[in-house]
Amino acid sequence: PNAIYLKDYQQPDYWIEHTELTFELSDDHTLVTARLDIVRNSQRPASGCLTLQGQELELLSVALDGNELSVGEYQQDDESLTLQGLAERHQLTIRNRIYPQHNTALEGLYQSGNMYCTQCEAEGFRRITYYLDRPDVMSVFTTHVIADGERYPVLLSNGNPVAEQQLPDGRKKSSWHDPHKKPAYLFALVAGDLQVKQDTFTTMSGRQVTLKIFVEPQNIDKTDYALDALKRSMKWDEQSYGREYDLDIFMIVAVDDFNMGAMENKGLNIFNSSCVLANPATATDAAYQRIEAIVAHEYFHNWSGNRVTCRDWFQLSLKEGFTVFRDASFSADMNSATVKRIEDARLMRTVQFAEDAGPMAHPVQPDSFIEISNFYTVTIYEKGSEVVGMQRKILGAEGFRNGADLYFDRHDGQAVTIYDFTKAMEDANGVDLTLFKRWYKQAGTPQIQVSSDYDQARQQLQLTLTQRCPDTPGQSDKLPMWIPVQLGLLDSQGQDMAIQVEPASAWTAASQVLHLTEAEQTFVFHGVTERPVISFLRDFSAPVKVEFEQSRDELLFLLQHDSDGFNRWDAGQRLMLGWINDAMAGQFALDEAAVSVFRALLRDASLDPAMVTYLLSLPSEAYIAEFSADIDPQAIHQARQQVREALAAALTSEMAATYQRLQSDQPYAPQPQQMSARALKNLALGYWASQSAEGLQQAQQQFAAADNMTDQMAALQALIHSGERSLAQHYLDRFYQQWHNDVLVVNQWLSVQAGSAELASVEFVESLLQHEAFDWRNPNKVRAVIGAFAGQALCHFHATDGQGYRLLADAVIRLNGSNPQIAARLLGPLTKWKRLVPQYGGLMKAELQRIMAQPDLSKDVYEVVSKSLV
Ligand code: BAL
Ligand code: ZN
Repeated sequence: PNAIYLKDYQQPDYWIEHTELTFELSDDHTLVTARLDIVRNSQRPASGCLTLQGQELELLSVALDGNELSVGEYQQDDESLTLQGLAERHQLTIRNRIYPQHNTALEGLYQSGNMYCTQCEAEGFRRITYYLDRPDVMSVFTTHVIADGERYPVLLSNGNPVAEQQLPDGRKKSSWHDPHKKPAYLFALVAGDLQVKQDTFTTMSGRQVTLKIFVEPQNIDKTDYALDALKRSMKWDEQSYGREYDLDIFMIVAVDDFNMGAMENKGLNIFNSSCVLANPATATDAAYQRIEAIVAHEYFHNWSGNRVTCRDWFQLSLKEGFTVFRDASFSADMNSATVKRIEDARLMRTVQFAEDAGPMAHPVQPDSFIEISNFYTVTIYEKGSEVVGMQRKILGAEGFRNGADLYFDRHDGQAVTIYDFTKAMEDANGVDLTLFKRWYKQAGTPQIQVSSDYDQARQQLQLTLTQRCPDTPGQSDKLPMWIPVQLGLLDSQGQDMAIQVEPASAWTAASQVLHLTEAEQTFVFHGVTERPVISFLRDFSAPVKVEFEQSRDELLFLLQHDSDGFNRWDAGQRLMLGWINDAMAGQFALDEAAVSVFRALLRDASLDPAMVTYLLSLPSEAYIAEFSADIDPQAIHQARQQVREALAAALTSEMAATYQRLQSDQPYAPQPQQMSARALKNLALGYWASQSAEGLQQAQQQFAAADNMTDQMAALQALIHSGERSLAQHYLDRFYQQWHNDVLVVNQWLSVQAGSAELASVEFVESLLQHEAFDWRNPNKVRAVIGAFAGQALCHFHATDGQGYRLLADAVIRLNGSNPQIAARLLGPLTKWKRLVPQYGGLMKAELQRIMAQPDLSKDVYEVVSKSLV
């Protein structure tokens, strides 16, 4: 397979002004008729040549301005259809057949259960008909969907409904028109026997929009929360960005078989059912929060992605990074901003930093790819969001909003680049972001080294910062980045000191931000009346690693006193990482000073319980691994267990008391304050149940009495983690009996087992793969078992005999033919082989080589494996 390069980008020779599609759905096949009004692109030489992309299509006919062409008048191969000698304008009509019922890749038009649905991003539309399947070709779409009216009473597409007809042969025809021009990746179609929950939203200019969520009948009681989250998102985007919705109707459809979380098709979002359906009995608080974030994310795409879209797929982060930033700000406003920041930083540090340090490392704006599906990554999404967030830190809230307004107004209806975004930020604020733009082009995680020198006599603190960014595939000798470093200085009472710094130009007083722009810079703080404790990189103000020696006393002090919630948490994590390192060196002892601070945190009822939950949570094994030079997964697991055990033993009575204090008889609501209290209550239960029979008893009681999935699942997890194997099995069986008819709950049941250190031996995971509840065709189930095993049950995945790696490689080989996107995505854990101590790395590499030797590797799998073996 060949790579595609950003430097080769050229506009197409023709545009498609209008696209009229007719779908005739039948059990045997689907007939697609595409009528395309094409017009020559005046910016390009008059080649008269048009090459349309198409894959797995059965071409029936091609007509130009109503005249059917004979076979010799066009060229066709496996991936394209070419016409030559074209004039300025034509109407091109193409008829082709497709087979959605055999589509297991879940790209293009496919069947999920009893319904039809589509997934066209990034390049799925070419599996529907021949087309200029590229995001810079934006067209006005009219769509007709024809199907058996009894089995498929609901027929949907983008835009507004314009006609509905009963055909004489018993079929039904629905027509839709989307007045906003869009690229093909935003096209969608749904057909099914679906029920609908609906509501309305009145926009800021007073227009009434109909909101509809379509689901399979058994799920109609799981739509309220998403509908509410949608209305809150619509309101928030008006208030925060001045962006109003632009069609008469906004629809969401839930489907069970879906590669992604959800898709922002214009006016017709299609969601993985796990990211939209919830009721208290079946969805955890975490699921509710995920639903809120994803509903918002897809809705926000209506402006950041649909109205203003990407010129080419190298610009993917233009819409994804910005939209993740927007949904993160929304979630921060709806819940706790500090907790949201902690969650985002954890994801960056565990998953994105790992990607940036591995063979698939790529810049936020990549230079090349083989298969674009492999670039829907944490780098494009989350690092892309961090890069937008840093611009907000640099420009301030108002300057950033002005830049966003200019961007949307200037580029509405256009397909643009990442640099059009930064240009709008520059123009709206009169700043030069040339240096900053290196964040888009340089891969890898910058590392900042901090050294400080305090001079009591002069009341001066000198802070010297150096930055360097490691080499990544294809990139070495990186240039310094513009890194906004937010910081504070704490006095001995734990209060923030006033700051005067030189060079003053590098300091933004209101936001406490230093601007590090060179390889090494020294900042001098004046009027520092006592030796301060430095709170560095507050709010995780840049996605960087920090090397800064601070004593355990200083960390404990920050954990107690820092006014920046993020850094309170970070100090605690650094402290715990220190303990875990001590444990790995056989030198761990829990000191009483730390225990008393943790006790005090648990007793402090003035703190947000969700925040306390994070302060008391040990870093995950994946997080610890990212802070290790050579990763030894078994040593990490043992050391973390030892620290957890010691902490649980020291805090048992506080945990029991905290649990009792947070018991509530209020009816369940997925509401921030309640969620926060439940999080801490259930953390306490986990620690308590691991230490005492009483705690274990309480977990069983909670399991039986719970009226909501958050409490029931937390109790089940506490029972699993207690290590009482037969007790855990008893409750796992009960759980399955209770929920075997609910697909989404069963997936949680699979995942909690496959991801657990206590249960998930290779043999056990193999038994889950044989279970009646498992199905290789469903991506959610594959993620629930294989994904959870390789991503969370690290002590089993890294079994010393290599059987965990073998299990994963077998899954990849199996899925390579049926669903290449999912196959490639599962590979992630194996790609890290060079970071592990050789005993593991060698076995991982051998599995990658075994995959590489398979015949008929998909582009998706080939790209990840071949890059990993370089
Ligand atoms: N555009 C793919 C799904 C999402 O990021 O919203
Ligand atoms: Zn997105």
